[in-house]
Amino acid sequence: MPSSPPAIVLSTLNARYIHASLGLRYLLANMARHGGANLRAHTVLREFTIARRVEEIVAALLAELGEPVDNTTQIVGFGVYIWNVLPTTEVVRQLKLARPALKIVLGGPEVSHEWEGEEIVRLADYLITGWGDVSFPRLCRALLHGPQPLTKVICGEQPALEEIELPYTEYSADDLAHRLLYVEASRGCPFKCEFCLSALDKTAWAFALEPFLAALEALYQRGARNFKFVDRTFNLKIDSSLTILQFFLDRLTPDLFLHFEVIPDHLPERLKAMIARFPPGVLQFEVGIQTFNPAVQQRISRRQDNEKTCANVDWLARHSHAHLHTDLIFGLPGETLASFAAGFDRLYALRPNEIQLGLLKRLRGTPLARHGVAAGMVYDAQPPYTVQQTAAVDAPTVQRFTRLARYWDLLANSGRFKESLAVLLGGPSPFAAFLAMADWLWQMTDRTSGLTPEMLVDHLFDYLTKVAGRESESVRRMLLADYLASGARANPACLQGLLKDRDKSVKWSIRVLAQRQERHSNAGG
Ligand code: B12
Ligand code: SF4
Repeated sequence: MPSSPPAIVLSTLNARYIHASLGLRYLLANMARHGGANLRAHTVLREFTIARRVEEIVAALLAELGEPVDNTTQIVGFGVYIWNVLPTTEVVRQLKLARPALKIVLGGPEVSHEWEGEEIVRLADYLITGWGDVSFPRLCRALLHGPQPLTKVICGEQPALEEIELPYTEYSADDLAHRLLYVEASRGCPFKCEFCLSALDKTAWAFALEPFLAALEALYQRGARNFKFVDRTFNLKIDSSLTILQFFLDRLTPDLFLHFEVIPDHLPERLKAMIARFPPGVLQFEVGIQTFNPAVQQRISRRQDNEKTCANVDWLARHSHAHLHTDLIFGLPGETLASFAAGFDRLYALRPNEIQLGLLKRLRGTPLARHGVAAGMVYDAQPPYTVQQTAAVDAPTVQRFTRLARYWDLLANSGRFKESLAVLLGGPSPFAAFLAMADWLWQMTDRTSGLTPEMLVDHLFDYLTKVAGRESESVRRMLLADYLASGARANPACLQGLLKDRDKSVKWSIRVLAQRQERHSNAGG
């Protein structure tokens, strides 16, 4: 930290405190190499979260910048993303009102494409589109020492990765102790899925493995155990994937946690063999499926071998301890509720740990825009530009799905209702079963937020017994087992009397209920 006010403040509003900004740490780490020897010493990093009030953020930044000094240039650089563009616009507006001479520089994916009409760009002094690692330090040097830049909008230079300083020493001890550590073994993606910003990349570029592993080792030595790889496709180059996994296998500890995004149809035997060597709790894979509908896949230029995908997800679920977090997108051009349901059922049958149900978003710059009129695509004009209707699904269906997705998070992805959910979804179409329950829950509650775990237990009890016609004692037994396993400690109405003095009676309650259930079923023949 410089003792005098900093010349440059790098700032962003993260989605939550736990997410540290990797992009800004790259900029920081490259200040000396690409801006000049003393530029790093005059730069500070100041992160906020989107939950923080705009006025407080502005006050904190002004305090950081200190009193203005005549003829002294100060720069604030903002990382702008889909989740922070609205509040960041207000921060920039208020900063410029308070300190008109301040130079505001923007960068990040939300201002890198279709930025012409963006209010935040109008308010700012400079915009660097694309990669900022080299261009931001250079712009700062120019603003501080001349020659002054000639244009407001600068196309960020994309140097060879060897020219980029790795950012990992910029993670503080606090970051290591309390936040997810984002790391990047490669940038870009060779695939062209039209809803995704990475579709604009020409290919994927890999960082040299040796320095990257050395940086990971340094983080590890400092106590880091929680690594989240932001690589768009971790299993693209299998040799690199194996080397990185082996690195961690050699450093296994009970608290080690690794997150990777993988493409589902590329899992050669030697990668499988490596994955199988990891114990439970270490690996988490984010597996983007998005859609199983071949016509939709083709329409959005997503190349995916559905057979291989299913075989690989099935293998991972059965033969590895990796936690599988799969993604499906609703609202893709031409996807109907029925075709989505078929895809969901196909995925559910493979038993991944989570199915994340996302609504399509029309990200700035993505080729998806070309489907506008022909596919009847209507998106919210405000970030995150969520789909509102398509020619294949009308607006009420999108809203219906949105509610279902919310309930799915609460009931399925929360992991709180494992036993009960298996019963609820046990029919020929798990999707249809869940949709029916979601419609009912919406009718009963008129809300998708503020539902406590206890309320959910009671609603599920009512649904399973009164609507689905299940026998009440067995439902109560399942819900009790789920409730106790979740560690919740209040008193759902349908479990009254069963949770008293629970620490002593947990085992007893389960046993008694199990016995009751057994008697009941026997009586029923
Ligand atoms: C980590 C991450 C998150 C985290 C949040 C991280 C945080 N800091 O708060 C979480 C998991 C919460 C998240 C959520 C979402 N995310 Co996200 N996420 C990412 C991810 C995987 C990594 C970001 C990263 O660190 N990249 C590596 C760094 C090096 O790249 P970078 O951040 O782009 O930074 C470079 C440049 O942009 C530029 N730059 C950055 N800041 C600045 C500042 C200045 C001044 C300058 C000059 C340059 C500059 O220079 C940097 C170095 O070259 C990216 C995909 C990816 N691999 O990039 C998606 C991505 C950023 N997310 C995306 C999206 C769409 C979402 C969601 C909407 C997804 C959804 N649910 O549907 C949500 C929204 C969350 C919300 N609350 O609303 C899009 C962003 C689109 C956009 N316009 O912002 C991306 C690009 C993925 C994609 N689909 O293409 N996400
Ligand atoms: S969705 Fe995945 S595979 Fe497709 S372009 Fe984006 S990062 Fe690449």
